[in-house]
Amino acid sequence: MTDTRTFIGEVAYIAALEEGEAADVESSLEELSLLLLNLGIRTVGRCVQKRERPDPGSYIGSGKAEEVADEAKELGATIIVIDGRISPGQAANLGRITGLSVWDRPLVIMKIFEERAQTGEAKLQIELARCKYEVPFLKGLGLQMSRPGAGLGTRGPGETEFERHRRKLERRIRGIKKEIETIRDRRTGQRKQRVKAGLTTIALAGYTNSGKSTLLRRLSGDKNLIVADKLFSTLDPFVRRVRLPGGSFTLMVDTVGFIRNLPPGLVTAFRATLEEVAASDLILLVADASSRRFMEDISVVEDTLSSIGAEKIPKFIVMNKIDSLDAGETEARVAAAGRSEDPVIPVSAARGDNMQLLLDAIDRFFELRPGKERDRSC
Ligand SMILES: Nc1nc2c(ncn2[C@@H]2O[C@H](COP(=O)(O)OP(=O)(O)OP(=O)(O)O)[C@@H](O)[C@H]2O)c(=O)[nH]1
Ligand SMILES: [Mg+2]
Repeated sequence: MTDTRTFIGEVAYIAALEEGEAADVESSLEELSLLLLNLGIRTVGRCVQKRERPDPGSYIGSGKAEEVADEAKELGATIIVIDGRISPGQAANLGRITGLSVWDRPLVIMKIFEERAQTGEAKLQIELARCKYEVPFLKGLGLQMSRPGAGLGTRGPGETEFERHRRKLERRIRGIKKEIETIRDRRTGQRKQRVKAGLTTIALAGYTNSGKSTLLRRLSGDKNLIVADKLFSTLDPFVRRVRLPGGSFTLMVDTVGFIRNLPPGLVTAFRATLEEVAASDLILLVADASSRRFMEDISVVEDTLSSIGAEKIPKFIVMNKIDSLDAGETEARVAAAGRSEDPVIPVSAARGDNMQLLLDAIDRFFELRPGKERDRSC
């Protein structure tokens, strides 16, 4: 399930702050170890520190950081991973106190994206997110270690290695943004063509590993789509044609999965990809009904959809993986998910349960929708 190329030998100790519900912290930590496992990194220990808010100097507080350092070293950890977003100063202080490398949750997610990125588009987008993530760290380091620069290529007093590197990164950011703009223009053009041809588009959105690609594989019959028990196995928007029961065709777009605390820089960087969701006619919000956290997962997806301007697009909640539940559990979970007016459809993409029900509902949705021509010629 994991790719251990880059992180062979790293062993993690994870730490979180308990600012709210203890159960939320536990499930978030559980997810963080799963994220790390997706990088081939084992978690050997964890701690939760109760605090109303993060310590400005060292996030978990310097006393706790010392305790963590002792325990982490005893357990053989090589990195401390904070289940949150830490500032450059906090990272530097924690590193100094513990003597270990310090990561945070956004960095872990970005590293997984880096590992998974296959296409030029995904690689560019993740590079943009990574550069943006690094700039504040360089600014922090630059301030701490500032010394007058000298010699060729410097800009005079105050110039440092860090500032030079930061300027280089900022230049790269501008370059990548231009390249991404070209991709966006191409995608926008393709979407316009689809609308002109009267084609409808359905986007699959959902928590990572909920079964979006499996569903598209099932509905389109394309066995080449990647399905894997890995987080973020799909990063690029794949479009496939799906035949509806009434005889017409619709386009279905499979795209990047969401997760709680998705780094905002990543969402911005993946705008060209996420616009496929924001420009669709209907969203199938695919949820893993067999997960204990399915309601939380649905809320995270809904919040992310709002953050990309897709909150007004009609959606169906597709409760997937019902083959892992008994009938009573399925009924209870479908009822729990049905708290809004969005239709809830229980399915098993892997086994093919209720595919007809889903397709009929999609057909009806487009039939009842005013002013939309459907294409019958594909
Ligand atoms: N039991 C069960 N497993 C399923 C079902 N659908 C998908 N899976 C499994 O769930 C895992 C993730 O499936 P994917 O289709 O890759 O999920 P995804 O949402 O595309 O994931 P990302 O692209 O990583 O965000 C795979 O191991 C699938 O075999 C289902 O209906 N039942
Ligand atoms: Mg996928």
